Amino acid sequence: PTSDPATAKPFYVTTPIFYVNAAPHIGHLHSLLLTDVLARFSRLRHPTRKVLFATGTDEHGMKIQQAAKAKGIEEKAFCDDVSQRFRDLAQLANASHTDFIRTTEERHERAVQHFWEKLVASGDIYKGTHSGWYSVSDESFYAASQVTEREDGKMIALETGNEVVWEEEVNWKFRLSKYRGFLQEWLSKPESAHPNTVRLELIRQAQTLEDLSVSRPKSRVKWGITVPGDEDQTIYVWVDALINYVTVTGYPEGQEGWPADVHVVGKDIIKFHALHWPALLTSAGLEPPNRVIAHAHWTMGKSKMSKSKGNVVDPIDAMRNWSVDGVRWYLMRVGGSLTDDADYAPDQVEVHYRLLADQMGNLLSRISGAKMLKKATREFDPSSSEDRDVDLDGLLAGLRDDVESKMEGYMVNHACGAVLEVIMATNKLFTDLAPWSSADGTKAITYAYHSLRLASILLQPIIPSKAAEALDRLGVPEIERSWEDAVWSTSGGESLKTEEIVRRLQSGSDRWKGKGHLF
Ligand code: ME8
Repeated sequence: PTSDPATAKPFYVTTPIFYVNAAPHIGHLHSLLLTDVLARFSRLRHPTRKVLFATGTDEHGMKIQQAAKAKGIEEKAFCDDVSQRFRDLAQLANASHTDFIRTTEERHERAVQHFWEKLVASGDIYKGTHSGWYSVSDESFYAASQVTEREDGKMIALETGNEVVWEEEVNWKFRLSKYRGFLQEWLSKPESAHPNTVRLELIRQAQTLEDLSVSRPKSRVKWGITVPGDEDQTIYVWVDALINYVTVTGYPEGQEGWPADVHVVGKDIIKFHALHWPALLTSAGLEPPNRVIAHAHWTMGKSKMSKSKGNVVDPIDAMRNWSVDGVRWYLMRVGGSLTDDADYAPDQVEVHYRLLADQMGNLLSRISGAKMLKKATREFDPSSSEDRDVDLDGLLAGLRDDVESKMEGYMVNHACGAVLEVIMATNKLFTDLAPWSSADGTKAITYAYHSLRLASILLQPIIPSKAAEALDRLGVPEIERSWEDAVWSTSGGESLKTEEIVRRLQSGSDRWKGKGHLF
């Protein structure tokens, strides 16, 4: 990579690939949107740098085998159906992904088998045993922490209540323990894993990593990719799934975009991405990812969303109810933090979006009417203390860089907040100036115009459709919507003539005549 975006390798971001054992829920949409925001931010920030943005579905393994069986259909048909729902979700949510990978695709099977052979060639694969509490009816192993003793002395799985027995099976193992030192070193780089508290915890965990069981007997798990050279074993679904990130790059023939710049994941699966994955990659002769970021979870009624509790939110319903950008705004504004879980409350989607709508929509309609525009008759004078508002000047002058540093620190919620704050402050100034009851409205209109223009440019990654509409209504030409354009300062630099602001606002409102307000 070089510092020149035009010649740098593509910016490569990924979402977790979603299990098709259950329908999409709001948490999946959250991961997808956070990744989309980063992809859109990169395009805006570095227009000449190519972006690779991969999402997709994780389709192998015991859970899917069981889910298909429960429905009485073939695994592939089951996967086709649910995978399509995730694809539809991504499209509806206005995600800007460049690839949608399914682990049942032929390109992926080839990549996984090649990758496996590299692990073997490194001497990191050996035959071992896997033991644990096994439930025949759940067809699954449980850790000691997931089982308990029933009154009759029998052991049961906490999750299902089904009986478990201690079992041992032969499978292939990966020498993960060999990579303890490597992982500690990789994790010592502050950018490797976010948030920082998670990174420090991972460093601790790296010290005691044991070897990893990486295959399952086919007699138990048949729905998966066969271990090269061992017809009796299926590759463990997590190893299979992680490799999707290199399949997308064209591996093994090519590796476009590798190493990934950001793997976005939920905090539940950070271990796989920041401990197992960098070790597997190194063993296979590939570079570790540049960054793994783990976001917090959405809860509902303060408890973890889960199907059994019946508190799962359907993201498609949510977008139908509150609009795509409404849900995008809510998820990013309220849940766009890496560190704190957020509680999903359907009525709050509307409350938060209303606030943005009222503030931006109101400010725009305040300056779009013909009557108000007639009051913009003179040039704004930055050297006059009458025309300048020191507080708002400060906010506006720092806004773009503030948003940029928040986005770069993955504090998308704070980036949203910073934009909203400026719009609110501008509305307040507008009210204080009360241009409707004065002959001249130049100052109020100038501040409102630039404030809205900056906000709309900066919100493009978050609410792409509304931001584009706002910029249209403001008459901002397509070529003036870049990150560089999101500046306005009363203390220097070129500014638009009042006449031009009026012309733009007029053409914007003419184009949108009869179409109602912005929100
Ligand atoms: O784990 N709040 O897939 P998955 C926020 N296939 N995000 C949530 C969430 C919640 N309540 N619940 C889930 C898998 N997520 C594997 C990944 S990657 C090689 C394989 C998000 O369908 C979060 O990102 O269970 C979590 O990591 C992901 O959905 C898990 O989706």
